[in-house]
Parts: sequence; structure tokens; C-alpha cells
Amino acid sequence: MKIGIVCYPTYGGSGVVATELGLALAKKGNEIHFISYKQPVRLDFLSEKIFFHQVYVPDYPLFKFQPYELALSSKLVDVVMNYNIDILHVHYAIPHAYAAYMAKKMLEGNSVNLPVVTTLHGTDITLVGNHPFYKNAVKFSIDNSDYVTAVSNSLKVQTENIFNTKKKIEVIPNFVDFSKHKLHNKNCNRDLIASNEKKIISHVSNFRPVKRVLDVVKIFQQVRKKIPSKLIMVGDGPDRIKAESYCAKMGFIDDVNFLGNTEMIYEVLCYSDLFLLPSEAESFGLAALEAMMMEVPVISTNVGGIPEVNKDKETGFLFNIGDIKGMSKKSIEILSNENQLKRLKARARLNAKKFKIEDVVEMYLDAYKKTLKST
Ligand code: GMT
Repeated sequence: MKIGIVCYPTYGGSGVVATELGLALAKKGNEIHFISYKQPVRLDFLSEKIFFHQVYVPDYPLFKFQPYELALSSKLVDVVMNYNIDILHVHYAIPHAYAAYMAKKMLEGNSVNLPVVTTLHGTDITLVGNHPFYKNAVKFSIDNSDYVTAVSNSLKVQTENIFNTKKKIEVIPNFVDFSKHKLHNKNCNRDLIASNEKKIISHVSNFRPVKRVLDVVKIFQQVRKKIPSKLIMVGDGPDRIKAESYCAKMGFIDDVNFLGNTEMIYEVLCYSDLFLLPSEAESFGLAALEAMMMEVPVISTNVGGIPEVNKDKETGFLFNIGDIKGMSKKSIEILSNENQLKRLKARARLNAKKFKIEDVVEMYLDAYKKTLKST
């Protein structure tokens, strides 16, 4: 199959899912065409089966806002015509599903049928898409996609409730690649990061307000009073300075490593004992699943799709948003009980196996086949 994949190229769940899915589909013999404004971050190699098409938006002084969706829809038409694309899979509704619809209509004029699969990732629905300025266009794009998937049941239900959509939404969860577990578990240089008696706690996100990174450092502040430990903060974003300043002001910045954006996520998870995800909203929580695959139990909130991934008392523990006291107490309990920690680590990994990339790729291939049949 020749598959076009539209995604955001930056660090963050939806781009990572789209890129890893494309790479896996290419390994199965499909021809994959990534279309984005920059090469996606995890797209670290190009092969005969993988293409990247960059969308340029030229600067023009008349425009206060550069019309990205116009440039994207035009590019989509070119790519579909030049490479005979069979199906287009867009990740994140805004503006990708909208641009895909425009491309589909333009192609109809050339008697070309372009089936469109849209995957909803979360913030495109719950935060941005929900805004009155975008809502009509998002509802329209969902209802006019040929096939729609959401990454969790929670997101499916939220989408139906917020937009009152007519389109059937199928749940295809996010996934992890266990070959990375094997690869990185061998090279776990834990002693480079912390001395042996210290426990390592980690957090990975884009440091947007929704991630509540201040809660992360406040939880750690309590934990370090009882347990010798170190906190590794991976990622970058608007709340990073706030979190760093808090740690400095409270006198424990020495025990916190702010790594910024890095590709070395699996290396960090490899030596982590506990992962914190106290988000205010999370349609799925891919970062938690990646931690679980690397045998790291998760202390998280109980919002959105997180309970579909992190199982309370099995793979970690779930709390209400902002329950810093509860999350700190539980972290201390887990980290001071080696048997409990060992049990949680094993179950975290076991549960992550329900989200193996091989199975999820088959679910997407099935979705493509159904779409092609029905359009
Ligand atoms: O979490 C973010 O802010 C990034 C965002 C994205 O679009 O990349 O993540 C969303 O999609 C991920 C992949 O499907 C999910 O794992 C995240 O839970 C979801 N984030 C939110 O719903 C806040």
C-alpha cells in the first residue's frame, strides 16, 4: 500500500506515534510518505520505502498569519498525484483533517479518490479543538473523514460528547516497541546518573501547563526528605523555568537534572525506579506507557485515558488532579519497599505488552483496508 502520513514533526505524542507507525508500516513492505513542515524527530533514517515531503509556507507581507493548511492541502494534492497514494492517514485533527478534506475535494476534480483516515490524539479535541473559534471546523473535519480513530475510549467518548459527531469512532490505542526495551536495557549506565543508594524518579513531557510539572517537583521535594533520590526531568516547554526556579528557591536543584529535549528517553527510563505523570488532562499518556515498557511503575492522575494504561495498584497508583500529598506518600511507600517495587515493575512491563506495536500496526492496516473497501 502507498500511505501518506500527515503529522506534527515536533517532540510530543502524536508526532512520535505517527512516525513510529510509519516506520513499522514500511518494514512490512508499505511505501510511506510523511508530509509535514519539518522532518519528524524520530524519523532518523530514510529508506527506499520512506519518503519525506516538506510543506513550505512562503512569507508574504500581506499575511499576518501564514496559511499553513492551504500550503498543506496543495502539497497533499501534489504528493497524491505524483506518487499514486492509496490512502492518507492524518494525525491530529487541527488543521490536518481539514486540509485533508480540501485535498480530497481538489482531487475529485481530477477524478482521483483519496480515502482519509483521521486519528484524534487528545489536545486536538479537549483543549484546542474545543475552542469556539475552531469547534465547527473540527466537527466538520471529523464527520467528513472516511474513517476516524481515537487513541483511547475516553477520548472517543469525549469527542462524541463535545462535538456531537455523527461519524463512528474506532479506538486504536497507542503502542510501544519492545525491541527498544531489549536494546536499552543492556546499556543501563545507572551509576553515571546517581550513586547506588539513590532512587531515580523521572518525568517526560512538553512542560505545558496541562502537565503540571510544578506538581512533579513538589512531589519530589517530599520524597527526597525521606528517601535519598534524584529527579530526572526530560523535555522542554513553557513551565520549565517555573519548575527550575522552584527547585532552586527551595534548595534542592542539585538533586534534579533538567535534561531538556532529548532522544535518550529509553536510557533515562532504563535506570528509573518511578515515573510521575500528574497531568490535568491526558487522552492516553504515551509517556506512562513507555515508562511501563521499561519496567517503571507510574504514579499518575486518574484523568482521561490514563486509567486505560496505568492500572491502579497493579502497574502504579492513580490520584485526583493536584493530590500532591497522596502522590508523595505513595511514592515514598513504593520506593521504600523493595518487594512492592519489584512487583510493580514486573506488572508494569506485563501490562505494557497489551500495547505491542505489532498488534496495533495490524489494527491500523485493518482500518486502511476497511476504508479502501468502503470508499
Ligand atoms: O501531551 C501533549 O501535550 C502532546 C499531545 C500531542 O498531540 O502530541 O499528546 C496527546 O497525544 C498523545 C499521543 O496520542 C497522548 O499520549 C497524550 O495523552 C495526548 N495529550 C493530551 O491529551 C494532553
